[in-house]
Amino acid sequence: MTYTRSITSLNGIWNFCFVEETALTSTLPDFDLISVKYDTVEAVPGAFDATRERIGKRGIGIYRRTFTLTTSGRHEITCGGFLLAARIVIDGKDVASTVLPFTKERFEVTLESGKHEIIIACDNRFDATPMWNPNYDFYAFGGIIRDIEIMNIPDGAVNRAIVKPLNLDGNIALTILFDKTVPNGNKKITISIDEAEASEYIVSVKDCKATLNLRVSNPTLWTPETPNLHTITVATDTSAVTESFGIRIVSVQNGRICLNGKQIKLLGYNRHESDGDVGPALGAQQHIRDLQILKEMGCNFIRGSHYPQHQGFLDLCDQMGFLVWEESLGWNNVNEQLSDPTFISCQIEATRKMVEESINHPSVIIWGFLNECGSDSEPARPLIKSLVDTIKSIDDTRLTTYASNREERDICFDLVDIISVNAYPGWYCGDLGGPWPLQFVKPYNDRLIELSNKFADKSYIISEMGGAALYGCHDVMGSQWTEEYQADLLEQICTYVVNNERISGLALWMFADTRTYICGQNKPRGHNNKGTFNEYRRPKMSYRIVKKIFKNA
Ligand code: ADA
Repeated sequence: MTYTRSITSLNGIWNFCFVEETALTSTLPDFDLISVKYDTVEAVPGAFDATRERIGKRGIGIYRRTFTLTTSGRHEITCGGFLLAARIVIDGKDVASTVLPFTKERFEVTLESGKHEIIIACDNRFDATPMWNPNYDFYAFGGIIRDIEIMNIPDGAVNRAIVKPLNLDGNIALTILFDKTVPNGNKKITISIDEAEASEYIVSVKDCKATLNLRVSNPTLWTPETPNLHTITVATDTSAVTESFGIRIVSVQNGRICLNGKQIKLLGYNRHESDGDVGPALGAQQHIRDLQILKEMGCNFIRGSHYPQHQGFLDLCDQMGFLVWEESLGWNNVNEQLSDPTFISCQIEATRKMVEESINHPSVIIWGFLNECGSDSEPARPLIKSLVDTIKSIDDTRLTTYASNREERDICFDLVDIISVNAYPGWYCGDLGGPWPLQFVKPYNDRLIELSNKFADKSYIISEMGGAALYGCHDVMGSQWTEEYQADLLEQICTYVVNNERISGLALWMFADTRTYICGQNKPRGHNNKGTFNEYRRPKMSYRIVKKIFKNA
């Protein structure tokens, strides 16, 4: 979205100071930020523990810089994501904080025009947020990992123009969100679609919100093959917002996912926002690189594992025609966390913010949450229900799901639209000294199909399946951990999926190797090595195999 406001980017080089956990006795909110010494610099966006000086360290990273405003009054600081928790101080005063990793945050501050000092302290200790625990299978980096900016908020401003396509003929439902200074009652606005001449409307505002139905005069559908986008600009007398949107309808018919009324097979990968050099702070070029590779392989689907995605990445998915499953942060959370009130409220808030931020992206067709949670036990049910309710109260046009690894024991499948299963036949199952595990792929998948058929009206997705290969590791016998073994395994999985009518989608685990916790028998090099590419996007043997199958599907 773009605004006609005065916007100052805070990206760039910041002064930096790091206090390692061994020297820390306080939590982030209690930490004395005044007496620290800024003896080095860091890039924003960036992960402070992906750079040489602090690689692998835990503690509080403190960023400081100045900025100059040309406007006085209320302003909004927006940042696409902090890790793991952050506290913001402006001109010596605490103004905001967050414990929601990877979440786009918007903080309101009141400031005079002129020069100001901003300090942002990011804590990457595992207990900095109730949303994390140390056994998550992806590395917990720290820092201001996505773009940050500050913009003024004029009184009477319009904040969002949210578009829901009602049908394929160009009818849309528009929800306009206004600033809190806009009172209930009638308000004059102008609307322009696709840069046509703006028309005046009087809308009825209630609680800073107004809704109206409109028609796009020259509608072109959004599909992965033709990712046509439209724009809408809503203006008040003090500001305007422009948002892009796509006309496309997602549904489930006869247990199959449909896009614009036609069955579609989702074929692609799980992708971590992760790179061998910059950790989780990918820039536009790295996002484009990944999408170009996926496109070239015939993929149309990305599961954004396991947290809210970079908004710039979703913009690219809109433009390049990818279908996306976006999910809020979670990984194998079990009973103790699932019934903890703080964890629950963080989950709900993070999921709500994700949906609100990403709601206009046509690429996003599935909302997910709580990857592999304890969905075979009672405490999961109320939380899953609350997350579905939270999502549906904002957006009832997309499908909901969570990736389950509980198979027949799962007791929550009835609560969501899609049955999604993470399973590892040919990798985790089978005794490595026993029979060749590849032979399990078919019977295991046959069993999962039977399970999915118990929910015949719901669609079924394999949300994870795959196995590891150490880049450059080869063996004439194709033993486990070699590129040969991974290629054979992915060939079996992909062939099964493209030939099976019941399966609506496959997200292979995974696109590229990703740094994870350092110790663990199953994680050589401190990486999850199940990528078809290594962390620098060098292809393994499975690249050609998967590409061939997906391209011909
Ligand atoms: C799980 C999990 C992934 C990853 C994978 C693996 O299914 O959802 O994040 O950890 O296992 O590689 O073991």
